[in-house]
Amino acid sequence: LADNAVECLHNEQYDRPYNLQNLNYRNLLFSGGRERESLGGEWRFTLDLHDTGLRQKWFLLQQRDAETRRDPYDYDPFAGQTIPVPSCWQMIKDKWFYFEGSAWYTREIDYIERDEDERVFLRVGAANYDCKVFLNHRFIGNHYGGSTPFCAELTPQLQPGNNILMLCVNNNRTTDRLPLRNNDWFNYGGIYREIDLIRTPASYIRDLFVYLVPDGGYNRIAVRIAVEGPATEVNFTLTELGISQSLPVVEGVAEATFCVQPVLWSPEQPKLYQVMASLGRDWVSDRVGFRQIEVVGTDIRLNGRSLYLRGVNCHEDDLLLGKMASEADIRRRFRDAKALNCNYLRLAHYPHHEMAARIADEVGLLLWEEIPNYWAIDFNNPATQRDAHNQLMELIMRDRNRASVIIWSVGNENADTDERLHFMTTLVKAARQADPSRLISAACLVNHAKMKIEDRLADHLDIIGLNEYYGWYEENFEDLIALGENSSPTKPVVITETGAEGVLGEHAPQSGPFSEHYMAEVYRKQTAYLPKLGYVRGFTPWLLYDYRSERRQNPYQQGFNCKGLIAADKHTRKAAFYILRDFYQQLKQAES
Ligand code: GCB
Repeated sequence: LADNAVECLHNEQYDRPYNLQNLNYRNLLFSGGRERESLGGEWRFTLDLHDTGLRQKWFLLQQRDAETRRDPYDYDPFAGQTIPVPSCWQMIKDKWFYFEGSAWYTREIDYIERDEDERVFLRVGAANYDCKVFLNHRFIGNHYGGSTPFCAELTPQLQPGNNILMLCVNNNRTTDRLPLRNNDWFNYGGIYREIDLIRTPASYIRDLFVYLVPDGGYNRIAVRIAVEGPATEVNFTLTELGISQSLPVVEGVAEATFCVQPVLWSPEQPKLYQVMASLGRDWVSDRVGFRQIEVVGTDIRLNGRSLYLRGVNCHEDDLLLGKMASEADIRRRFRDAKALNCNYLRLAHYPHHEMAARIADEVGLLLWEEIPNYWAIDFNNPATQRDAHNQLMELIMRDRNRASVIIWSVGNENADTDERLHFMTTLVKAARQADPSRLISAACLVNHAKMKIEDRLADHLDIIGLNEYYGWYEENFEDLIALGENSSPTKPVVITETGAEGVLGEHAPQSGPFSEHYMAEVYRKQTAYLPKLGYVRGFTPWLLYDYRSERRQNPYQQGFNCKGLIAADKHTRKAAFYILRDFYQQLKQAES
């Protein structure tokens, strides 16, 4: 075992065993254009509610023949049931529906070396939340964060021929991490995004960041390439704009700016350019759009033009797939958003599948992306802070070449306390440092005591996100008018959430709260009043589809949050859908 593993495996605090996060944003490998060998398919699968596998060190076990073995064993991670990867275990067997705990995934890898100096990395698209990786009976590392990718280098432990890979995934909700124990979406578990092997030479490109310099000139492209291993030069090409250059590497990084005139990316014209970086035998590529997003007073501007964000919220949730996303599902979501006349979506409340931003780049939709810094997390805890920072960095590194992503959100509905202010401003600074080409926001709360849009964090943000539920949780809709009149923010406000439950079906009420009619009324009032507030420059009601949520258990909801404009079947539109669609149609017409 590696030294750090010994320390972790003998950790006596079994409530947080292996409390180590050595697989983090620092070793995330840029994967655009790289050949990936999929490890998807059936894996051996063993539930392990009591973390017996960690105590008994199952990763040290050798595969045994069930017919001949005589020992009184209770578990065998090499035998028995299998599970498809990727998937959420809840969706595979009814009896796993509410399972929260550890589960072991085991499979063999047949490794044939291609090049003598090659390095091999495991890339996991996402595993909810805590994932420990073991190869050939050795602990490789631990990643925390349920919605961002991570990489683990396997080279030193990999052997020609047969190898045993084991992943222990734990979906326990904890108090010291993101998200916290209590939230409003379903706690899916498992390796639910793609898992691959990636090979590189000894020296390789670790990261590639390409963006339009946000100086208002629209004619400078910045490139930053990070490399691993000894290298003095790296090549960058953007053929369509006539760039092909070798760049010097200083302390592992090559940086340059190029004066060019790109066609700017916008929802109306989502122009993408092919870029490529190479270092010896290693190369990566990407399709990148160039655009500028900025805030001027209370205005949001895309490529210098004033913009109203006509949006909608969505979760990753599906009746059959759970939190696992498919391309068809993402494309349907975007088609439904376009049917609403949206130019924008808020991907709440955690990083969605990386395909989402790629498809948004291609079809011309703007995105808000967020980390699960949700409600009252443990702001004073350094482990929580590290976790938030790491998830934010992993998200930014994954998606910062996506023109569609215009806003990084550092959180949702966190009460305005001193601890939270410190915690979140640290995240804001980190996001700005990692990426100068986007706006930073957070979904804030109304200051009910002062009936005002007021939050100390707003001083640090570019856009003030505001969740207000006037007409639903705040039953008196007129209070929204008082709030609007009493507030004069100097930055743009985007209504990040509002809405009401609207239940469909035989048992649905015909009137009053939870009826489709009541929900429509809330939309009617909200869309009639908000355009009167000049500083409100965007709107994302809660939300596109009804979705599973354990905390919604009244007789109408039965395990679902029913604030969707479309039912959980992703087909049946509610009356409010048409109200929002017509509202956005009017805004669109007024703009053109
Ligand atoms: C909120 C939360 C969101 C909930 C929503 C609701 O304010 O941000 O996660 O699902 O309200 O339906 O109550």
